[in-house]
Amino acid sequence: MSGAPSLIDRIRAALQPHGLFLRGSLGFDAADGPLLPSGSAARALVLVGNLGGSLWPVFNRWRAEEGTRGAPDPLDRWSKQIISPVAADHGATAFFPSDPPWQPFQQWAMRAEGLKPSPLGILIHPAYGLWHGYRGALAFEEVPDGFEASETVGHHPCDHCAAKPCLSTCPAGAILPDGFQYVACRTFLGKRDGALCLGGGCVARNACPVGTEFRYPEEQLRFHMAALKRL
Ligand code: B12
Repeated sequence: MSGAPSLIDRIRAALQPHGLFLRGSLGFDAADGPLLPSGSAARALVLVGNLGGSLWPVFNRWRAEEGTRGAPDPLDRWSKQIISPVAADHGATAFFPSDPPWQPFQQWAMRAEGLKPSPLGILIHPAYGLWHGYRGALAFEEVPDGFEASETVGHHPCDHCAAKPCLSTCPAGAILPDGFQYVACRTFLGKRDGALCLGGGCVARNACPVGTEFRYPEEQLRFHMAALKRL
């Protein structure tokens, strides 16, 4: 049946010019969803994020035009500036990954997209590898028109990766079999040799053979490493 675009299609169209994509959708049973300002728990949610460097040109232009250089957390502020009005226009409540209390974005993504964590802790995507992220979520009190829980991907690339270069390349020794050692990483970034990661991006993340064509542009790699160092 043809006709007016669904709410979900309209949200998708509103985000796309900003290099943001609907990353998957999920429904919640009674009280499992995040709490909305109305006091009810959300019954449905769509995740919004970047695929490869999709947001970088738009965000970078905004940074230059707004003269925000130096002000803290520009990517978080940009994400809110784009996503909040889209949520308001479509009867949704926006949630953001860095806002406390932290919402379980990775658990949502695992359910919505069927992704699993890589040894780095970041979820790996079969096509985009480690080169994707979440910039927000739109949560609904009622399941919206045109809403379907998304299809999940079938396989986990790390299961088929014998070499696992992510585990052996970190110059800080911060990637251990039991997870990412944040303190070791940050300490290394503060030393002279840390320039390697600050200048070219996380060496372990760069070593992943999956989705290399979606690796973030150099400037974006440096932006994320500088943010990690500042935390
Ligand atoms: C706190 C945090 C960190 C802390 C982790 C401290 C710790 N040990 O928990 C620090 C500052 C170290 C960190 C680093 C990074 N992070 Co971080 N982080 C978060 C944040 C804000 C909260 C995590 C959390 O506790 N959530 C609350 C619980 C309830 O949610 P959950 O889904 O159930 O939690 C899962 C995570 O906690 C995960 N987890 C546990 N330990 C760690 C450690 C790391 C490094 C990661 C990535 C995940 C992770 O396991 C849980 C179960 O699945 C999330 C955003 C969010 N709201 O989830 C981003 C998030 C997990 N981070 C993300 C990213 C990309 C990074 C960095 C790569 C950023 C960078 N600048 O380079 C680095 C990782 C560096 C590396 N080499 O791997 C992304 C992951 C996207 C993806 N593809 O999966 C998220 C989702 C933010 C986003 N905007 O997309 N992060």
